[in-house]
Amino acid sequence: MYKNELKKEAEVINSVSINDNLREVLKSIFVQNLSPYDNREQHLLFSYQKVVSELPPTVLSSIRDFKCRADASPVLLIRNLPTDDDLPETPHDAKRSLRKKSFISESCLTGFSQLLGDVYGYVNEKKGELIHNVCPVQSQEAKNFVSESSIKILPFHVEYGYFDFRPDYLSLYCLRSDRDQHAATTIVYVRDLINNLSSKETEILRKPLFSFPYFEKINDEILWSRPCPILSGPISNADLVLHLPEPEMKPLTKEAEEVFKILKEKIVDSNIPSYSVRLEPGDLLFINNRRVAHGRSEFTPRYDGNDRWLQRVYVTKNLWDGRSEGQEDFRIVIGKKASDVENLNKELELMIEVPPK
Ligand SMILES: O=C(O)CCC(=O)C(=O)O
Ligand SMILES: [Fe+2]
Repeated sequence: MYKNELKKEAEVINSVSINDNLREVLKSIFVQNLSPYDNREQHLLFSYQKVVSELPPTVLSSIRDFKCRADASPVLLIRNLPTDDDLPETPHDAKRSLRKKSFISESCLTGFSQLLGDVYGYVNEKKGELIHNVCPVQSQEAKNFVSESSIKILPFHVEYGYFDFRPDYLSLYCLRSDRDQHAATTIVYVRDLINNLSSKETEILRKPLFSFPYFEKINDEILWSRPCPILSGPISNADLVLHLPEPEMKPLTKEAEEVFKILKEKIVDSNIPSYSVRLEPGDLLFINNRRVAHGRSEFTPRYDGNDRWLQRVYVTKNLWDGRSEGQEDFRIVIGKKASDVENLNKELELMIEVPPK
């Protein structure tokens, strides 16, 4: 699945490298930043302000292009960022490490990510934390769809595809890579999917004939979303929603089932190129969550405190659209499931059906 990855990496994964001098400048600034866990807004303001004032126009312009140009690569890798000295052990439970006393990784992650939009979290993802630790957890190692898995491939998915309000981008900062240098973040680009399908197949993927499983179950039963398309928007620059981890998304008609099968076979047989990047400490990867699906290769964790450790944030271009009744924190959204909207529609229809007196 990941053959020719170096060649492929060059084609789609655009990268910029921070020079050593700037890396040290950023480090000396960010070591002074307050904790994002105790002083969130001050931390965010400081990291944002310093990134804007310190970065050269060349790097800022690559990030701006990544953000708004449809012809730019949908993935951007920023290398050679500063790392924290005295990094504590990789958290064994993927929770925040209380032993981490400096916030250089968090400052890089939040500072650069705010050039794309607003960083935010979900009430029900990692208990509403803004900064997620992505590291292997022993009890989760063989699970199908958790970022804490390791010994099994994490198949292609988009982040929160089943919510009406999903991240426009996700950012991954690498604090520690796995010892074998095996773990790779994988990417499949919507344009490559479309280029490898017939126009008839593409048209079927544009119809609302697919349902998504929600992350949480209700009474042990999978809750399915209302029917959605896999592709939407102009075909030359389409939006993608894909979910291949088990339980994978479900085609709702015979023709949808056939095309979904073809799509999956093409991805697995590598007819549709997939790209991979092995993140190293000090690397920050921006992923456009509308133009690509992502996943991860398998790798072998050791649970000795030196395992792979990423930090992740979600970014939206429009935090306003995420608001909902009962939300307590403007940055931590509730995440409305697509099925809630369907129920609401039903209620409205009922109201309309009541004959006027
Ligand atoms: O571990 C990785 O490289 C990516 C995992 C993932 O899908 C995520 O963090 O959203
Ligand atoms: Fe993911």
